[in-house]
Amino acid sequence: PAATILGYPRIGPRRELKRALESYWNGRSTRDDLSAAGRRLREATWRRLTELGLTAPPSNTFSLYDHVLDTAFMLDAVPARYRTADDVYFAMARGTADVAPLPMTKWFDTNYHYIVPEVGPETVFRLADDKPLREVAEARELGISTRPVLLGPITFLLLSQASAGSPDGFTPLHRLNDVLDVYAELLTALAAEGVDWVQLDEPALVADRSDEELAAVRVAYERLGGLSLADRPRLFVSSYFGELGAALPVLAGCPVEAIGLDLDRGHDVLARHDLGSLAGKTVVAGVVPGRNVWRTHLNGALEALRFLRGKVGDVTVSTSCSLLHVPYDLDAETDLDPALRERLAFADQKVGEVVELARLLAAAPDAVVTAPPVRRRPPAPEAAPPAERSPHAVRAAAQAAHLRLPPLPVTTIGSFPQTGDIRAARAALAAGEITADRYEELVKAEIERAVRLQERLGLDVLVHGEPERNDMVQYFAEHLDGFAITRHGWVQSYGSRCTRPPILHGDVARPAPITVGWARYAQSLTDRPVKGMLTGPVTIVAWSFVREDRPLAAVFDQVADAIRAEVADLQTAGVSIIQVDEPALRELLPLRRADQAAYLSWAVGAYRRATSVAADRTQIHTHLCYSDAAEVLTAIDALDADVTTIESARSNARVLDDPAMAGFGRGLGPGVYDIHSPRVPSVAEITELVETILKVLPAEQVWINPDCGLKTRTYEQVEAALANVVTATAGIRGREPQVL
Ligand code: THG
Ligand code: ZN
Repeated sequence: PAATILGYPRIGPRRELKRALESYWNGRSTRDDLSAAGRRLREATWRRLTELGLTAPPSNTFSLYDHVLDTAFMLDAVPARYRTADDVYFAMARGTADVAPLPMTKWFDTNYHYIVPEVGPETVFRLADDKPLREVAEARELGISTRPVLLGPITFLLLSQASAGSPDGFTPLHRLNDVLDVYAELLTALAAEGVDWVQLDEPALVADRSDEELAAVRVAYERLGGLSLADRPRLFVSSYFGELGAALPVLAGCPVEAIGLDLDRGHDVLARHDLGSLAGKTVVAGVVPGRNVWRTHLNGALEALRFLRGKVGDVTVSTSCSLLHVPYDLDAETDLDPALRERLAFADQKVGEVVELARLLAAAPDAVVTAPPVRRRPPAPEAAPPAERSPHAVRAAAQAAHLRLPPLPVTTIGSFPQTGDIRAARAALAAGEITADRYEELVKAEIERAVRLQERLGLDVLVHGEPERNDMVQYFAEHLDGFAITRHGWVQSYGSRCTRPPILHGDVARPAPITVGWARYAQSLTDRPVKGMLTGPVTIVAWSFVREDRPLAAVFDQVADAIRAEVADLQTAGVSIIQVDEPALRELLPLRRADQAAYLSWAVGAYRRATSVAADRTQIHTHLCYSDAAEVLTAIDALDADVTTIESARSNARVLDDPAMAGFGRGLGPGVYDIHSPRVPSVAEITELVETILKVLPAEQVWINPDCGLKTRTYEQVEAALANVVTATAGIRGREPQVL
């Protein structure tokens, strides 16, 4: 077809999947009820896409939890420890009373998380599930032919991790031939089912790939494409989130019928001299961006399409990636400012754009466009160098004199459990059922509860618990100029969890202090220091839909200045410890190494711009999620925060083994309590972990804290776990006074 999309949201326009999943998990409905909810969502999607003008919408883009997990499950890459579970699929996703779930990590540079499959020499691959076939048949019953979407074998294996006990040097990619056997079987079955085209997603090809990996790409697609067209559907290999680089000539040389290019993030592909090598294949041109919510510049897109058609001949119009990363439908947003709405396109509007562009392209005469169209993204201005704080040693002395903390200070990351009551109060406030005064009373009561608990347990640096925040980014966006908040603009983050990314559309400014009142109240309750809690500029930008008519560096600076004003006001209000979190620092890291240094220097620049207003005696903390902190260690160092807390409990503080750690001179709080699990760690476990940490880091640098915020835990779990953290710390302080 002349128009298509690479994928579509699946959580449901009103988060129907979330409700269905939670009800099944809570035992309020059956697996059959859940399947029925899935079927209704798929039917609604195919009907909607057909109505919007797609003749062969994609199928198998639905998932009950995650499409990478679906692929592992389909290939029977199920580690033995899950096989006896009542529900093997959800045991892998969420764990059971007996086994921990598979790890979860970010899907490339998005805010979507996938389940990391485990593949070892022992994995026996077979076609264990026929989900792609079932969906094709299901759509056909509705009179709709679909193009099944599969995660490609290369990306599947590159995203998998070697199972524990795999021999040295083993990587999942070594199992390529066995995986290809199953893909070949599946393709043959799909052809027998009458499927015309299959989409194989290979986003891993837009990152730097070794020669060995590129050779694997060739092996995979010569093998699958080498099947006779009688035995397989036509193959469409899609790439997205960037430009194919060295993988382009490899794919061009393989017997596949179509190749997908991301002309948003990979726009530079149009300047390549080897574009002509794609002639003879269909090029699926991702001109409608799938990662933002702005209307597509149709003239610019059409120019790119015509240029491409002139180079390669056969062009299909598409989205740059799956529409999984944008909300469903702008029409649901009746409260948005009409001037802003004009500029927006959500998933359904983007489908409309693809269809419209295909019509325009068909009507346009053959291209005389000989130079690739340039994109109109404005150039970045020279970033102003961040103002400097005093050297860390000077600050550390001022802070020690001012704060007088005990050795191994115990603190938490910021959030305390979000109770049903506080969520209900926020909903009631939004619905006008309670007054702002009443809401403030309820929040204050919740803050008091958290502060009293921390005092009673004996923590050294307290937090107010953040009961007033729905989400660490949305909350700030709601209080800053330049952002719009949607009503139904939910985007899947993982499984049943969603966020509503704010839309950063104008000049960002802070009209009034945001957190100062709550911080002042919390501090009034206790003599111990209470940390002020802010979200950093990089994370606010990363988790929003950001305007594209300004250089990103300028947007960063505006957001940084808004946070800087908040840091200054907290400091004036007497808050002596201020935490500015950047959990997204790593996620925005460009996929190609060549682009990483420039990004890190900006990201670090924005952070320092936000925090350098802090006086020497004001202690700046930061928190980063995800255990692979080692990857951005130099950037963490460059942030120049006085104290950094990181996730490490699950990995037994292995991040400290990194050689780069040796030069890290500031405060560090490697998490000693894994908050992702309901388990309460024992005093002995925590003691052992702290002792491991003390072998590597001088005691005066060490902070004691959980891995991450406590908002997804219950008060009961948190109280028990923090009591053990304090007891373990007290034991070590008593035992090793000479070290401390
Ligand atoms: N905020 C935003 N993005 C994030 C996180 C965040 N990305 C990474 C990580 N944290 C993802 N984790 C979660 C954890 C919980 C939820 C969402 C993302 C969650 N969401 C509620 C839900 O789906 O029911 C809705 C929350 C709300 O009411 O706004 O629980 O912290 N931006
Ligand atoms: Zn965290």
